[in-house]
Amino acid sequence: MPPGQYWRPEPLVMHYGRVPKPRPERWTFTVGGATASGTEQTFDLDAIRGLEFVEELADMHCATRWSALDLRWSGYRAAELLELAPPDPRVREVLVFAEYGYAANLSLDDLVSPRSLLATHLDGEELTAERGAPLRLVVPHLYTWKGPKWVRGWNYLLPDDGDLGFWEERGYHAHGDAWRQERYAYQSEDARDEVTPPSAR
Ligand SMILES: Nc1nc2c(c(=O)[nH]1)N[C@H]1C(S)=C(S)[C@@H](COP(=O)(O)O)O[C@H]1N2
Ligand SMILES: [Mo]
Repeated sequence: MPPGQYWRPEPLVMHYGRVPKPRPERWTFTVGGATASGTEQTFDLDAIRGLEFVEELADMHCATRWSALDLRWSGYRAAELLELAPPDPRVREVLVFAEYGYAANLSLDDLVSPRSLLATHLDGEELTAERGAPLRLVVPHLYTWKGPKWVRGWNYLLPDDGDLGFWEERGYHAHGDAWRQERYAYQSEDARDEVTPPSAR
């Protein structure tokens, strides 16, 4: 268990805002921003389903301090999609975005980690709407706010782009490694003076 977390038998359903209604026919996944080709690429569900289907046993660590262990996710490696629509060589960070404007900053390294999945199934069942159907990002070692449910794509960021995700805009950490307790932006070297700790507001 990462430091500061307590065990929960089941992950709490948690998200900001409403649950989007699944509309698989109209659904697309867009990889944009600083792509290697300079153009944005769009995938439909069939294209995603053409990737290798894999399974990953992973824990969930919510920054509100609960963890749920040994969840069996299945889906597609984010790294595989990244190979189909690669970034410009200068890219180190991505903004992963979802329905209704939710987004999260991730380092490129975290996104392409072999355990990062674009998941369609949890414990052998198709994701329910409230768990993120049809697709959610799962990055096991990061706090789960870095795993958008209802994910619709990502943008590759260049070093000066500075686009922030939903929680990152509200003072949360750019990397969010649960094992290092990277909760708040003020914990990172380069942002030490920029953000006031939430407890001091
Ligand atoms: N689109 C979207 N994805 C999201 C969130 C959200 O508000 N919107 N919340 C995140 C947070 S903080 C957590 S803890 C997990 C919760 O996932 P669960 O509802 O499957 O337990 O979803 C993450 N993904
Ligand atoms: Mo969370």
